[in-house]
Amino acid sequence: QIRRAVCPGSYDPITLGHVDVLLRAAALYDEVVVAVLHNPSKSGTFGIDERIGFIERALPEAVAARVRIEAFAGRLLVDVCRDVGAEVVVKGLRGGTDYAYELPMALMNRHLTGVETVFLPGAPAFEHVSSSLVKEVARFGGDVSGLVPDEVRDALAALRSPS
Ligand code: COD
Repeated sequence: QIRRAVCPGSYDPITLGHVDVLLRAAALYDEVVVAVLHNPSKSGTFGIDERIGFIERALPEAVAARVRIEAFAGRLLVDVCRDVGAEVVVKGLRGGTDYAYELPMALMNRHLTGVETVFLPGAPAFEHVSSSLVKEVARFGGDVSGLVPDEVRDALAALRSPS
């Protein structure tokens, strides 16, 4: 039986912290579904197609064959898991604050359908990296090289100074 994991997030935009978690999830499970969850009433910084494109191009070819990227709007994570046939959610943890935020969601999801959440310790090199912090740094002209894929860095720079 195929073991499938869901890696949910906003991915607005994908960071190298996300990439690290996706690659490690792909090493543990047969298939990984990257679920780009978005709120239909909020537009976000990047559009859904753009976010998906950034994720696609951030993954090495060897791994991409076992990774599916799908967008979901206004859905519970547990319903997404059921729809794609995944028995586990994989999430990276950046530290105690992430854990405090993630634990009730993991327990709630298990309560709802029995889906388990597996936490991977985030790579120390990316512990300070989040989409929102990277966006803020880039917005004011800071260098986010090495924290996001180069393409994302350039897209963030273009938001600042549209040509
Ligand atoms: N290192 C390690 N892990 C990281 C890093 C990093 N540097 N950066 C991000 N991550 C991991 C985190 O585990 C995070 O959970 C995940 O990547 C996604 O991060 P984001 O910022 O893209 O996504 P969020 O936090 O905005 O996404 C939250 C969800 C969309 C997953 C959540 O809100 C959700 O499940 N929503 C669906 C609705 C639902 O079911 N609600 C009830 C929940 S009980």
